Amino acid sequence: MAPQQTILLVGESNVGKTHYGAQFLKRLMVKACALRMSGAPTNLEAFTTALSCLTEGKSTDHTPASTYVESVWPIKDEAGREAELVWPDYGGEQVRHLVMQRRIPPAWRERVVKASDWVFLIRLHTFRSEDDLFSRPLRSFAAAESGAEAAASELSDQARTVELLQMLLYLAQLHLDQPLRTPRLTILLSCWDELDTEELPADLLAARLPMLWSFVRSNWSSLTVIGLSALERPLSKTDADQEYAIRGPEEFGYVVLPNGEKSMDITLPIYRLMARET
Ligand SMILES: Nc1nc2c(ncn2[C@@H]2O[C@H](COP(=O)(O)OP(=O)(O)O)[C@@H](O)[C@H]2O)c(=O)[nH]1
Ligand SMILES: [Mg+2]
Repeated sequence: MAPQQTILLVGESNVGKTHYGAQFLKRLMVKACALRMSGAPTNLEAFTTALSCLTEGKSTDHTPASTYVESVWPIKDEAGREAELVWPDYGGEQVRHLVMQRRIPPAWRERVVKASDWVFLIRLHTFRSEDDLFSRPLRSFAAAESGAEAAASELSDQARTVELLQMLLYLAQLHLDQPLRTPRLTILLSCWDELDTEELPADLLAARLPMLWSFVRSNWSSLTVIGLSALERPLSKTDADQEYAIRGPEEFGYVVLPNGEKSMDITLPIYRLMARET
């Protein structure tokens, strides 16, 4: 039976996709969540490697795929609803290049077209916010215009993120004359622990990335913003976190739901999509 839903997890390099996947996988394995695996997942290597590091209390090295690789997980909730979770890995910094060069692997294009839900990971902590229209005099943009190359590399992190969404919309041949119902959009603010905030996820996004916020708000009728800390705290690649090693990685990590409620079940963003609770 074809799954009712295909959920695509997208994000630039270094936002925490692999560690989220590893923690998600562990939750499924120990059944500490509302979901379970309903078949054989493909291409788990990156996640199982990360998971074995986490079991020792370490984070894993970033090992970008050199080509497009995707891991597909068939999952089910307790009501029997099925979905397919798709983790595309486009190799290192490739997503940035995708935006700059507008070149998309055909396999990814197909995924984008078919997905019912997009889950977009953004790591606010690594965003440079200083160099966009909201904070820089217009004249500096005029100066950058003088060389096309320079202008391209001057895109702010925020602008590049909007551009990436625009590109996905273009690929999926979606038109923005009306706010979109499908695909639904979930924004996961990853590495939430780094932000050290008590704000609601959507309020924080609106305050920190106003241009992205107005773009997604005006173009999606179903938009959810959730905070995600897959690891709960930073881990080193070399020095093991003893507590992690003793208690197990499944004891760490949380999500901050749209209403500010905190939960240890990091699979909830996906569960909510399957239950159509948005
Ligand atoms: N503090 C903190 N760091 C995290 C978290 N999740 C991932 N990281 C770190 O972020 C970096 C990038 O993570 P990774 O999963 O490789 O990102 P990917 O390139 O999107 O797959 C790694 O150094 C992780 O240790 C988190 O929830 N909190
Ligand atoms: Mg990765």
